[in-house]
Amino acid sequence: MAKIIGKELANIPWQDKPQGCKDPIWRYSENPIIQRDALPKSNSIFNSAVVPYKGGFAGVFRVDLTSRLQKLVTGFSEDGIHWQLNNRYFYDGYDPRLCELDGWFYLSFVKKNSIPGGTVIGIARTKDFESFEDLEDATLPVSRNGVLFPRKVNDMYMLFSRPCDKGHTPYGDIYLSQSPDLTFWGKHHHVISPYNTWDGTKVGAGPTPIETDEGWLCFYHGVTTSCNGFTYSMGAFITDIHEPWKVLHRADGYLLNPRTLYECVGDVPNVVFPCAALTDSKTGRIAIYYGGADTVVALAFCEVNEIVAYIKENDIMA
Ligand code: BMA
Repeated sequence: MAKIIGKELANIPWQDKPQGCKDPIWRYSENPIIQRDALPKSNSIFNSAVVPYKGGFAGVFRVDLTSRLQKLVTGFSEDGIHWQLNNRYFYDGYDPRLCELDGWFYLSFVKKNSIPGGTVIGIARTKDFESFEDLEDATLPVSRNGVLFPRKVNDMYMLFSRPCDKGHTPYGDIYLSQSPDLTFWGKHHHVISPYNTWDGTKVGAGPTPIETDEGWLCFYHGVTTSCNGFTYSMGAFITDIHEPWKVLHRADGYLLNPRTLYECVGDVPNVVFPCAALTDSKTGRIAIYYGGADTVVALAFCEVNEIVAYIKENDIMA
């Protein structure tokens, strides 16, 4: 029985697996949980991050405005499903991830700043989701999908990232970098590359890795290229706890791919893009937040023992 190593979260958003569903991950029946026009000038609200906060939940949300500028906003929720978003844009950037670490909430995101070379991974931290303290950028340009680990490993902070180009990159591998102080990053390691057709174009890290007694459970997005463009799906791998760049198991196929209307139709069709996961160590429940078609926020569920068993039974590393 695989177990989550972490805090209990009695009020994790949850819905039991529908009868007859054979998949290890299932969608929330009321998806999408955030519609594209939830804010006055939002064109779309999607790839977003949430964490438990003060008995409820807080989040940082990607909002593309009607001007199509890409911004981040904060939001709060009592149940993790119904959200009040602030109509105040505090960062230029996109695809945020959140991680509770050392008594802070750390935000990592794709920072669109004036660096001529392109985007970098920005890092900021907050205790109250009101004021954010900027840290040094974690990468050189061009990089996306920066994801911090929720604790130090071997006394080092760990960060996944995905070097890429300035455009709609037609390649991409996940790398891990280490830092003693969240300022100087080094000791870089390759983690995974594209492999099967479903993730054969590029891959990028997803939610904050989940610590389990079988290793770090990592959901990621994988991209395939068809005659109709890119299709983004979600897969998973498990790494060694002490050397998280060493992949122990990796599922051969996707775990969630664009099938519903809100995943197949939107500003960018056929996109499932996971950026956050809540976990309850007591029950093993996992709630995954993902963007649908670059337009809305959706929710899916799985259970740690079942998902770890599934990855091991369908393992390209075996
Ligand atoms: C990636 C990122 C994501 C987006 C995806 C699909 O390159 O920009 O924000 O969801 O493309 O358009």
